[in-house]
Order: sequence, then C-alpha cells, then structure tokens
Amino acid sequence: MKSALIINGQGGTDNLTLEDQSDATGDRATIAGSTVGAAKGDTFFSAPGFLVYFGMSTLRIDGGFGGNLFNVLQTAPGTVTSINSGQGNDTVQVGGGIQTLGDTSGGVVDGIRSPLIVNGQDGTNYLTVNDFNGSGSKQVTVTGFQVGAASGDNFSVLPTAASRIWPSDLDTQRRHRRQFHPD
Ligand SMILES: [Ca+2]
Repeated sequence: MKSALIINGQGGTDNLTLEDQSDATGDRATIAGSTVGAAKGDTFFSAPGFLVYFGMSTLRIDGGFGGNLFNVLQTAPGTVTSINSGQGNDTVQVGGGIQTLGDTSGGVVDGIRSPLIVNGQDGTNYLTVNDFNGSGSKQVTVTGFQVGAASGDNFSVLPTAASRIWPSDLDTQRRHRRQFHPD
C-alpha cells in the first residue's frame, strides 16, 4: 500500500483487518484515533502510504514475523482495537513517549478510549503502558491479563470499564511491564 487509504465505516457493524502476517521484515506502526502507520518513521505500509479510518466497530492488526514495534497513542471511541503483534520478537508501547525500553520519558494513556487487546504471539514480547506524563489521581488495577479494567479504574480517559488492555498470551503476561506516574 503506497498511498493514503481512507475507510469510513459509517453506520452498522464494520470490521477492519490489516493482514501483514507474511511480512518477514520487522515493521513499525503507530496506531492513533483515526490513523495507522501515519507517523514519521512508520514502515508498516510502504511510504508514503498510510491508513485513515472512521466508524469501525473493530480494528485488527495482524503483524508479520520479522519483529515489530507497535506504538499505540490512541484508540477510537467505539472501535475495539486488537493487535496480534506477530510470530517474532515484538514490542507494543501504549501511551507513546517511549523509544527504548527503560526510558520513562513522555507517555499519556488518556487517548485509550476503547478496549485494546494485545496478543504477543510467539517470541519474546514486551508490553509497556506509559502514563508518565499523566495528570491527576488515577486508579489502575493490574491482573494477570488485564490493565485498567476493574470497577472504578480511571487510568485512561473514560471512567468506565470500557478502557481495557489485555496482554492475552502467556509470554506477554510474563514479560508485561507497566510504567505510570505514581500520583
Ligand atoms: Ca511475537
């Protein structure tokens, strides 16, 4: 895909899947509230291609096996977003602001406005949730497979159970890392 592609689901139930499973080259993709692969440095599509989406019920991204970096800055309200990061060694960063593991600069999770499901699949996978620059008092509950999904959690912008992050495979759970501002 080498140019802008704009998809508007309008009414009804619309599901959007981006299939890159056969790609042997590791890619970087930035996921925002209405775009995928549009950030500077993204390689998920072939430059200058990127995706604009509106009105989707679900957005699913199936990554290739070359080892990928997914940077999730926002999700669209009403769009359940799922990332299958691929069979290689992958990193999924939620909240932005991180370029390398261990760097706690930047990052706000308030843009996560719908359920986010992350599956690391095979390999050694890292999930980072970064709210280092978040403001105000926040409650976040972390379980073996969910972040911010408990009653009363207000870690991301909606004070409801609608904002969820599931690292849904065991490997990712074991390697799950979270970073958030302590207050
Ligand atoms: Ca993987």
